Amino acid sequence: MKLPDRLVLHTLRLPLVFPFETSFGRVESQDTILVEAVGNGVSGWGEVPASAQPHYSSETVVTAAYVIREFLGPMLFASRPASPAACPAVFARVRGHAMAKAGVESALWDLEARRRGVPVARLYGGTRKEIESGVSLGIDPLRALLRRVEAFAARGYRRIKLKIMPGWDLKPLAAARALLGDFPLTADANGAYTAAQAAHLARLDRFHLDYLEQPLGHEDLADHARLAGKLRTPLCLDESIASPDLARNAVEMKACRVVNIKPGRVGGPTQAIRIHDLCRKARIPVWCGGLLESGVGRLHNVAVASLPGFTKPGDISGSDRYYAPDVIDEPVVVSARGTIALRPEPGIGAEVRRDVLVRRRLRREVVRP
Ligand code: OSB
Ligand code: MG
Repeated sequence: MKLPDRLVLHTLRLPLVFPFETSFGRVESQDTILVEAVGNGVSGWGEVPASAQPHYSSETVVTAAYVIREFLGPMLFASRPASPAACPAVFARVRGHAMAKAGVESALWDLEARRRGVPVARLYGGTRKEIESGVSLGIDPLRALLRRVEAFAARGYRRIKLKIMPGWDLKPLAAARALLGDFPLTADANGAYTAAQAAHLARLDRFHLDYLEQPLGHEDLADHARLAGKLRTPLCLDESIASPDLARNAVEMKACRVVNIKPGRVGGPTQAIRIHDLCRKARIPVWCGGLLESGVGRLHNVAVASLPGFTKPGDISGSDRYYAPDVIDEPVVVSARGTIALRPEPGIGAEVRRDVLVRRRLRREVVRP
């Protein structure tokens, strides 16, 4: 692999089509960084799916731009990586900052794929022609939420996930279940409960959720293992799985029966693929989550989700669920059968719209050798 001549960091603020509320707050726009890796006039694109606030993870777009400019960029330009797959090793001396690493690595994969004239999914080892799409719905007044549940199910989405928190769980789940019949339904607490609430969480068993995502805190692996023994509903971990080592430990401890893989959370596509591989060996189904990515990160996620172990519908929805317009020229579209087709074009299979980039940009900085 040939190194890029420079990295350009485009920090954007993208207004959401409708506000998104989770157990840690409500957002009306999403900050993100598009990483442009430029080599011989070709641009490869990656995304740092951080936000303005360090709520879901400790990173923000400001910390990520700092870490890329001061550390990851210089480390990359000082290295001779054979492939973008070497990024986790090149960046190993920087602890944490998974989203910053993911943004740089994914830009390099897109650049490499474009140079070779192949889809990025081919380089990731993807085997599927299409992936199954699910949608994650935030906390909202019940009537508005149920209208959305109905609308997304009617549009073909294969699974619906509701955000829950203490005081907002039994009621929305009962209503959604009544509306949906036996349609696949899941719930995500983003760590809002404690181990002391196990008896309450066992009451969710009646809704026959496909799984319950991250009920307890992100550091509470042993608590999740104990909780798993008290529930019929399988547990899925998201925030807790910050690396392949944590995935291995969680699986070994039986802290979860399902894993949500987010390339942005685990440090990039290579780490995501390692977690996919180890879960597949352990017969743990995985699915691809998201962090409100724009089209750039969304298309990388689609490519990662085309690997064979991604056997459950994930959170990869169409561009129109979050953004109008998206920053890519061909938005991600979910078919009437609830699927997203892999793209045959080189790289991620779309171009970034410079008009949207300029209109939504907060900052632009260039990182050179
Ligand atoms: O926990 O999966 C999560 C969005 C932001 C932060 C955390 C989460 C989410 C989602 C939506 O659930 C995922 C998406 O549609 O991109
Ligand atoms: Mg989650």
